[in-house]
Amino acid sequence: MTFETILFDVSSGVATITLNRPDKLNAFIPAMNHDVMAAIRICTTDDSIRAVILTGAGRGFCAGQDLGERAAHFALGGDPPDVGETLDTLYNPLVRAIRALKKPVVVAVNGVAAGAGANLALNGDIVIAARSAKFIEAFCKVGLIPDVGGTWHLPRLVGRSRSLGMALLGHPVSAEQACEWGLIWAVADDDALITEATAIAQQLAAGPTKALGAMKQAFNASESNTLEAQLDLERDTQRIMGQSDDYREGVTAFTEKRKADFKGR
Ligand code: LHQ
Repeated sequence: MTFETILFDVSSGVATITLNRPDKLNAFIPAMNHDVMAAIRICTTDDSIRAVILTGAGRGFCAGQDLGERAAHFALGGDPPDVGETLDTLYNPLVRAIRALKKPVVVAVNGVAAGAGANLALNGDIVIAARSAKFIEAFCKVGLIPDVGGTWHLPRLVGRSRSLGMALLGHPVSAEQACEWGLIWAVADDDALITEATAIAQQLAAGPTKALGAMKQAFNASESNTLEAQLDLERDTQRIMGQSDDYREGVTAFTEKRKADFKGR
């Protein structure tokens, strides 16, 4: 399948989605929302895909919403757009789809991630950033609040003071600072980013996919569950995982002192 605004490639069980408007630092136009959504749909339904990488082409990861489109609209004297509807129809479905995808998503932040682009990245399950990348909660510069899950992820990842500082001031946070704070998983040298992200994704793609997907769901549920509810969920999920081919293979491989050959079943 070919797309207008992204590149989509599948290799060795890993699908790579590359935002591809490099001259605009991969800022989102509606076609890009639709393309990413379509790619995630493929990742959801194609059993041969067992891990996903999301990254950007060129020197930026994603500069958020395309402000050129909005500026043109205002310049023509247009009424204020319904940004809520934009979120409802174009961005929130993406957040939900990434969270619900029962396969791990590795986000390789290759350069600046600003506004909706920064918060899109934080929806990843493993976020690894190039040393030169930075995260900018740029919303305060355009009179909006952090969206695309930002007000939910940021305080959970780095606490109230750091997240409010990022949102209120809009200062760039370097990849190293983001990693030190726990906003992201790791930092890689710029020229090693894709190699390292691919190695992580390949490890995940060779893993017990059912269990990895169930882990995501369990961690999602834990955000609002009590310990009691979570213990029940762990019991119920483990009961299902215990029936999987991959559990049998993992246990057998351990006793046979060999590497497990998981099939994702
Ligand atoms: C851009 C953009 C951009 C268009 C760089 N649009 N062209 C809102 C509405 C609806 C729902 C969803 O959520 C949102 C939330 C948002 O995302 S609001 C926040 C939108 N993003 C921003 O405010 C960030 C705007 N960009 C910047 O502040 C800078 O470009 C950063 C700090 C990201 C990078 O700075 P530089 O490295 O100095 O690059 P640059 O500014 O020179 O940009 C390179 C090109 O990319 C340039 O184009 P040009 O034709 O002049 O070479 C920029 O105009 C274009 N670009 N961001 N969001």
